[in-house]
Amino acid sequence: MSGKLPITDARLEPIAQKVLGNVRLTPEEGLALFQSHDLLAVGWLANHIREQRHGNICYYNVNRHINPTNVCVAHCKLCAFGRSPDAPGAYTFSLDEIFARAAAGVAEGATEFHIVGGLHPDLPFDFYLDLIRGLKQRFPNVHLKAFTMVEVHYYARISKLSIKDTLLKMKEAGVDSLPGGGAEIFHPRVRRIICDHKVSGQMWLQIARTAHEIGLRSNATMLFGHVETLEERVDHLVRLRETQDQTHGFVAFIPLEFHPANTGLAHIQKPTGIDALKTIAVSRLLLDNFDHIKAYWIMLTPRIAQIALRFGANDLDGTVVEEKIYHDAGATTPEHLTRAELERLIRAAGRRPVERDTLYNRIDRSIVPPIAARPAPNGSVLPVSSMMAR
Ligand code: V47
Repeated sequence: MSGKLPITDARLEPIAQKVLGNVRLTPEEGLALFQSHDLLAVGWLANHIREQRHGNICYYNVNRHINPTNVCVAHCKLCAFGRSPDAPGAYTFSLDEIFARAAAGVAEGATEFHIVGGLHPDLPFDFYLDLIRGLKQRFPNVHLKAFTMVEVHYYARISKLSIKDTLLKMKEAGVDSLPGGGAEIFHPRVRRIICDHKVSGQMWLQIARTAHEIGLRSNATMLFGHVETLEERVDHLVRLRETQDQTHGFVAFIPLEFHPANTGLAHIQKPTGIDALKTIAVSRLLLDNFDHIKAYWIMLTPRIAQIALRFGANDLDGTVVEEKIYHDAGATTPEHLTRAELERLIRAAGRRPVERDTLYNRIDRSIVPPIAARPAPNGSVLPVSSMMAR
């Protein structure tokens, strides 16, 4: 123990002083945090920053995942979800099927649809635009967080549009923001092994920058616990931090734990709980310009996600419903948690649950429904029942 700080690893001393002084950490210091076995000290520091920013609050949202198709031409080794068109289990929903799923989500109080899918060889870009228009028309106040940078890149290719024009069309159709998937690990050595046909890390970041430029905010992720080195994790986080310095367009960061079952990397062992907690904590400490770090309970398990709320995370993510990407890769977590269950997990971690919308406006379920739903100004309280009133 050093002074009043709970530190047993002497290498962490100068880093702790910088954290307490709100001084940006270097990549070398990020690496030292990852290499340290003093998990509690790393977690304590991350929790210090988390509480500085968010006090005791832990956010969650009521959302529904919609995966329009699992047919995918990319065949990434890391993925158990994608299928060839004629492979067993391949599916593509019709627009009506998607609207029916969305309606069920709205009936359950969803304020967000999280929409991502495979890179289908035959569906035109117009299919996705019609999907977005149809959802927006039917559920105008549900936030559409749709299509990763990887999908944007593919749609640009098949429709022979620039990235910017593709994003503009998506925005015009009703996309409100972009999820953070497909980032994996930016380093080319890793991408060659786990997702060699996917966009490069540089291109992922360029698409994110373009989205932010045209006013579409996005999330960012990092897939950890496969073939990457700790240096490559740090490199990934620092590139995100640099991009955020330029655009301030990232809303939240989600570290995603790799699930190997049924993937081309099934021989790799799952990351341990210690690795997951440390990765969340180091993300909080290196990403000093990201407000929100999510503990995605679907992949972490509700138990580890709960502990993560004391290791830097300030959000448990959503109720989710029908999660396919992790469950195809062997996740044994439930596919759905209710609001009450999320709130119980949060309270049991000693945090105060606050329901949010996608952009972290607070939602108050107790407010009586006004007749007409109006978009909420940033930071205001949004009466959820107004979203369901139409
Ligand atoms: O892009 C794919 C990852 C991502 C596997 O933005 C795998 O709010 C582990 O991006 N094991 C999709 N991970 C999930 C995602 C996400 C999740 C929650 C919230 C948000 C958000 C985004 O899942 C993919 C890929 O990186 N993935 N296969 C696997 N076998």
